[in-house]
Amino acid sequence: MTSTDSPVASNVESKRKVALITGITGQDGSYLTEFLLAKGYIVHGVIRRSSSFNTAMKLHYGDLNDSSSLVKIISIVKPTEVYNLGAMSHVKISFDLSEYTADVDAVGTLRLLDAIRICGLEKDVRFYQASTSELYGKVQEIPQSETTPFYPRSPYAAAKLYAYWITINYREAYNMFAVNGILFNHESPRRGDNFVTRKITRSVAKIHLKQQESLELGSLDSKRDWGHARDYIEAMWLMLQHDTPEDFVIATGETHSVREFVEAAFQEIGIKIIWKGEGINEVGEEEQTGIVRITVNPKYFRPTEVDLLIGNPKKAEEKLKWKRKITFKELVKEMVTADMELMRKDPTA
Ligand code: NDP
Ligand code: GDR
Repeated sequence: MTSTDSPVASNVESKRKVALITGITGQDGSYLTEFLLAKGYIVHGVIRRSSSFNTAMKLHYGDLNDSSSLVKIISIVKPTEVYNLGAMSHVKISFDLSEYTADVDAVGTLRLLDAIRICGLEKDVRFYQASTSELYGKVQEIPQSETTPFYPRSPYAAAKLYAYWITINYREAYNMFAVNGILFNHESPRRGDNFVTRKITRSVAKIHLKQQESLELGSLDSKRDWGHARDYIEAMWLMLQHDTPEDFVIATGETHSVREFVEAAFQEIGIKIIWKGEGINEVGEEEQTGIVRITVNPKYFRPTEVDLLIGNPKKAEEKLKWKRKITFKELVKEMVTADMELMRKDPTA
């Protein structure tokens, strides 16, 4: 790992593009890093603690809560592209950590934009803000596009709404190349294990290997537009290569319920789930033996839920020539297969 103490090669000398990524240790940060390194970028990341990460990138201790760390990092790195992926990103947890979420996700974005300005780099940097389909919240329109009104339904979404607008405000006020990618849910084997897709695929793997017998979930009827993170990070990059700074929805245009995700994941191990009961009495069982039990536990419900998300990626398809490549079925298969391998190697994982 290279820390801020190490000399950083002059970007002017090297003529290479230099990316700075907050949230580099997260799902998207890891895929984006690999993608940019393969394109010849020099990649720098902000980390909050020690990490045994890929040494091809340069890591700096910093925090979106801490302005001076951001100013210091930007002044040293002199990035040409900044990807602000850092966030308290769990919607349910944001109800418990509401003030903290606002500080990191909303004010953190402001701190980063200001750090770029304080360093006098606002004309040189292209800035990507990780906006989210959670902004749409309570359904106003189907499918959701760049012009659909927002209606946030969690402290996380409300914080991200501030970040969305401050990004636009800095673009208009200071002529910055600053854009919002309004990304719908995207998953992968690297997804955090307290998000529903990964929780399901981990459980499917453990149930298959007889390390676990049942699975508890919250709302089975929530519908999400689930894509693959690998496809979505390419869209982030494309937005920063576009001639003009604009905001884009990135989605598949398909929606599936949590229940359908469960069925698809169990199908990968040859199990057909039959649903019985309703609401909190709902139970899923293995068709033949009834051995696998999936139950609803209200502890996973959110005080306010987002029932239906389905995005319209037409603008990105037309202007960025972006198209998702990985289907829902392929995504589920890849996640179940990866978790199976992981659990075989280490049943305690
Ligand atoms: P993850 O939860 O996997 O990663 C979040 C990252 O943010 C981690 O690297 C984490 O670091 C970092 N982070 C958390 N708090 C701070 C802080 N105070 N200062 C600096 N960094 C911090 O998220 P994803 O990769 O899934 O998502 C990336 C971004 O995109 C997030 O902003 C998320 O809200 C947004 N988004 C995600 C979508 C998705 O479906 N995945 C859809 C739409 C938007 P650490 O390892 O130290 O905890
Ligand atoms: P989401 O993702 O809230 O859409 O936010 P999550 O996977 O947490 O929830 C999706 C839906 O599944 C329901 N659900 C459960 N969720 C979790 N986590 N655990 C469960 O046991 C469970 N059972 C049912 C939820 O209620 C919800 O309806 C993700 C994050 O990555 C955000 O950062 C990002 O902005 C949005 O996607 C787009």
